[in-house]
Amino acid sequence: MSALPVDSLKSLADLHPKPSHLTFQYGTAGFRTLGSVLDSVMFRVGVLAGLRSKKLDGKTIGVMVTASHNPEPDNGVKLVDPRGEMLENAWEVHATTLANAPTTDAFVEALSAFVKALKIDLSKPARVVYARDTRPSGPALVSALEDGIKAIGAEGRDAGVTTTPVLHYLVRAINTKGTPEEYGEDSEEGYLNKLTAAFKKLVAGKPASPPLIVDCANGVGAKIAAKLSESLGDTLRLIPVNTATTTPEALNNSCGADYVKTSQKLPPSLASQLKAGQRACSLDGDADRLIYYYLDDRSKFHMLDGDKIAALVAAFVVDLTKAAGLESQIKVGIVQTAYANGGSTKYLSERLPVKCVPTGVKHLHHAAEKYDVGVYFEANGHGTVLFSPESLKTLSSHQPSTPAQSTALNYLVQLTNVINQTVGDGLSDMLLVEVVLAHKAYSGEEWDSLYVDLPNRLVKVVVANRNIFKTEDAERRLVSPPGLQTKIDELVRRYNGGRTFVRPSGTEDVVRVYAEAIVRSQADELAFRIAGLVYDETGGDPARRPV
Ligand code: G16
Repeated sequence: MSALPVDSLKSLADLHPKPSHLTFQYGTAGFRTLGSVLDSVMFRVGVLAGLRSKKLDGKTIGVMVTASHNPEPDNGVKLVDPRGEMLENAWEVHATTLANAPTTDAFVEALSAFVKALKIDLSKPARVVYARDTRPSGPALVSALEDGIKAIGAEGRDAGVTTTPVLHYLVRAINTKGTPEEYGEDSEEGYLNKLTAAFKKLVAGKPASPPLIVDCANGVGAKIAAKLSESLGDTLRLIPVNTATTTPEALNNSCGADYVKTSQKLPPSLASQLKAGQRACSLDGDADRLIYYYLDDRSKFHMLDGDKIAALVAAFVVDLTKAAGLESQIKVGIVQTAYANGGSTKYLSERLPVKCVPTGVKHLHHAAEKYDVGVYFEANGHGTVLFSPESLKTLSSHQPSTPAQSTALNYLVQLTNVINQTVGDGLSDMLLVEVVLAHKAYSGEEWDSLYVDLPNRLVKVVVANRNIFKTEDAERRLVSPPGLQTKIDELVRRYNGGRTFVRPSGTEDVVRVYAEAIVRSQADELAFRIAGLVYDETGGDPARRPV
């Protein structure tokens, strides 16, 4: 057990002082706020990543610098655990504590206490791999992160500008190298090769699908989509749009998955390009979300969100397990959040086990791990499919008894390769959707007709203090502020098929209100009335009251 390198820590920490007026919190997707105030957080996350690696015997820890769907001035940082999954819950609390130590001395003191309490052996090696998205604040923040990595004596590997899912992939690929669970070659090329090779095998012999428009949200997804497009060649023609990664303020602005999902509209930039019946999809700022859509013959917009992706993909996996003769050994389950459309929950729960968990990929991921095959998608398009280690073993040892079983088995095996099982991945999910559409010979319209979405509305409310909002029952009910849920219940009762919930965002300084009802006008009215109620009950600037 060597000691903390106090001198190097102090001298480097002094270069990254904490702003005295701010309190930071490791939220739904790590620390996320204005990029201009995150310098000290980045430094401290660098130190923490090194310590996490030491605690896990030198396994490589990932750090992603991104604010994903948020506006361009925001930035953020999250830690990735050795198998490519989100940081363990307990460490989120440690991250928050360390980020808020007011001075260098207090930080080093908190670190010593932390190392002692967690019995971290400082003589162990430490390795950290990090990447960033295209935000202008990224380079300076990465340099603060590198100071932190250096201060704790960890070895850093810069993965450059890439997507969040690539970083998650790299972490698992590095940590499984040379083991029986080897996940793939630990490079962006390795990732692209793995996905492309599996996709090509999965669609071999199927008629080529018409070209697909990919809205890259003017973010880092543009870079990987361009490379993917090249390696897919004619197998699937991609048309990347909104690829202006260096145009100021273009990121996530009137484009991208969050814009489409929240406004339930086509990005204006696609209006002249998208033809009736053509498929298009949107990624978000770091390409970990995916939303599909199409225009019908009357140019009406139809959205195919995370719920629709889950329904499509789950049915396909179930069909394949049946066709492979593995129906009784590999059971499929679904994980959703409160945002899942009532229409989807009804449709899916009539067919498969469905579990509802709080927002945040980490919650969905852990719940999905409990199934043989866990299909998890947030309605916002963030999700993936997990094959349990036992299912993977079953797939590799199963002896098919007919050629049809053998074909289905091979498809299942290739699905495990085309899917990024470390985290939600917009581009990998896009390939997965394209595989299913090709196999089923579905158009967007046929996919859409699996079930009918209930009209719904999502509204953001800026309140004086979102931290007073506390929820229970997978965020479907408020326990604080006291009395507010009773008033919400009274209001929602007046709406036919009404369902609503209120929760504080973990990535933006707002409270979110979701409402659905049988009729569109009622869903909108319910959402805005609840938003007004929330606002009035918790105080705030009358000029910002939701209308
Ligand atoms: C992040 C999380 C998602 C979550 C979303 C919104 O997405 O990874 O799981 O649904 O934030 O969270 P909230 O409603 O708490 O703000 P992303 O794509 O921004 O990383």
